[in-house]
Amino acid sequence: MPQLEAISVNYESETYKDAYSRINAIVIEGEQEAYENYIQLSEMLPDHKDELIGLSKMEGRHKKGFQACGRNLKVTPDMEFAQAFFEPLHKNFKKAADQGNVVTCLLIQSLIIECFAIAAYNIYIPVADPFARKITEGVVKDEYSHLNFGEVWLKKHFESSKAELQQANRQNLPLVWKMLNQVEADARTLEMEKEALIEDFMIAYGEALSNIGFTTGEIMRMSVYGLAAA
Ligand code: PL3
Ligand code: FE2
Ligand code: FE2
Repeated sequence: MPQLEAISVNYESETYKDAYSRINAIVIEGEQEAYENYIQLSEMLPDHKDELIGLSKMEGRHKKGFQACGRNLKVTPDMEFAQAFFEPLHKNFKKAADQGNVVTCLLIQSLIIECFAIAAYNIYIPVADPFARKITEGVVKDEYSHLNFGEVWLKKHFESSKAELQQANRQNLPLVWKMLNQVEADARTLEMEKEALIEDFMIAYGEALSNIGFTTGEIMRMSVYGLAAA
């Protein structure tokens, strides 16, 4: 349990910086795409336009914060790697947006991506360098409010959204496991364990589905479907 030990990570080692160049890029790219996704959502949900533009601006600030974390460690983020990392999820979001499937867009951005971010940031905070820790602590608080936006909207429209949510879950959850596998070795270099990331992700995602209105049985099934197609 790294949180309880005094952790000594050499943030200046080449090994650490090499892994950080990819993880930092993933986070920067994730925040950039979140910024774009909330602008897209603001056009699909005109009743929530101002709120969604507000969330989008927060994502822009998150991106700047993580860029500062990379600069602080003198690391150049590998943005090409990060764009490829997000591509499958990005494509699915774009396709859903083009077809006007707002429920799928909300599942991808406000549930899956936000839960992924919440899990990653919570696991990162105890092992981060002091500068990045401060930034990440501020960011993760915001991510809970983004997750909440999706939960509240989907709860309100639960009956009409349920089938689309289940289908979108089946198409997108497997991508999360692929992404985790790609980042496993680098995350470990940063003292972040894949098992802990999975656990925190599933807790946050399962809680979100429960808040929206799914039963425990449905949540179990949705979690397993996600694993199956990966
Ligand atoms: C939405 O607000 C933000 C989207 C960012 C997604 C980040 C996912 C990160 C997964 C990589 C695991 C290591 C994270 C390290 C934390 C700095
Ligand atoms: Fe964010
Ligand atoms: Fe967010």
